[in-house]
Amino acid sequence: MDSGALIKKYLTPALYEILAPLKTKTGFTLDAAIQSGLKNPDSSIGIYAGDCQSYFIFSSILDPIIHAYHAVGEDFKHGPDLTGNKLDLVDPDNEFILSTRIRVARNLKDICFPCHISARDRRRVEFLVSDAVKNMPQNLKGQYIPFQDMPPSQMENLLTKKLAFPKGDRFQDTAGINRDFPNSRGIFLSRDKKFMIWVNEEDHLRIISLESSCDICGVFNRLCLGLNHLGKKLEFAFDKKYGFLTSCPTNIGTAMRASVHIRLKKLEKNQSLLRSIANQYHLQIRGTGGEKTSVDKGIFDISNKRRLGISGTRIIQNLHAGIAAIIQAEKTCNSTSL
Ligand code: ADP
Ligand code: DAR
Repeated sequence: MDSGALIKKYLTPALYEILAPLKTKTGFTLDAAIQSGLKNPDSSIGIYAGDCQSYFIFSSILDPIIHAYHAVGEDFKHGPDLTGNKLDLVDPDNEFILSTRIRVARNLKDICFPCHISARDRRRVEFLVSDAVKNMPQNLKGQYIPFQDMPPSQMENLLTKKLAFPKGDRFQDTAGINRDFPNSRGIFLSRDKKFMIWVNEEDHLRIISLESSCDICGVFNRLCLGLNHLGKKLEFAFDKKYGFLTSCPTNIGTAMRASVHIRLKKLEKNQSLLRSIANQYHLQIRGTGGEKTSVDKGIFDISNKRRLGISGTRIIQNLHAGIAAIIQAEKTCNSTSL
């Protein structure tokens, strides 16, 4: 495999020989785990977990990847749970930030993850989640919208409004995550459209709080409200060391990505400065359309990179501090400097 993927760096031929014959109790193998990386040499990671036990049976390849991605030591341990936050508005005049979105990934305990799940279990996930959202807290009440049997025009309309999720990209496709799409996929949407749950995307649940503002705290506190309710109704795949277990090792721990869409007209022309500030605060820069997309009209998706060994509250505080530094640089940098 000729790629910069972390799997290429850490999966030596000798380690492959040791791990290749192994299977988890659901029959998941190393070959299945690395299909995406083998077929997409431009992968950044190149491996997905098929179930909880993958993190233990294949720990000798997953742990080094986890240490490298999350910048944690050998003795890493999941941080404390998400709790509420109080921070001032980082862009009170909404001069730069267009919107804030905070999501966590969750998988249901004892059910294979999306790259290895059976059609029957995918239906079971949809049933359990659609039942759990029937009595959401007052501010988060809404409805579950199944994608299966939905007219293509309605699906297109929801996708345009970003109120649905499309079939996974080529990395997810080659991992097996797109099998039977759109069957047993759907979205829970609150009445105010500020809280949603993607069902059976890259993980069983993507729980999302978002709004067109810079109120990182308000978005975070809404997420915590929804998550606390769901945590009482559903049992999530969790381990005290790895935290919440997910399809991709980049998402374990809090499994949280807190992002802002921020317009940076000057730093768009000085991206080395933007990258250096982002690195200082362990922030990741994505394109306007999310992962592996380009920047459109100077609108960047900037979010935390680390999700493991750090609390949700710390993630929000680091994002807040990093965005404040980026806004300061946007205000003061010379737009002609490259
Ligand atoms: P993830 O689910 O891991 O966050 P992506 O990076 O693909 O995956 O983002 C998912 C979707 O959410 C994309 O359409 C992206 O444009 C959108 N998105 C991410 N952050 C924001 C934000 N702060 N405001 C609005 N949309 C966002
Ligand atoms: N395509 C994989 C995923 C990397 C992280 N993003 C996720 N999990 N959506 C890769 O190895 O590039």
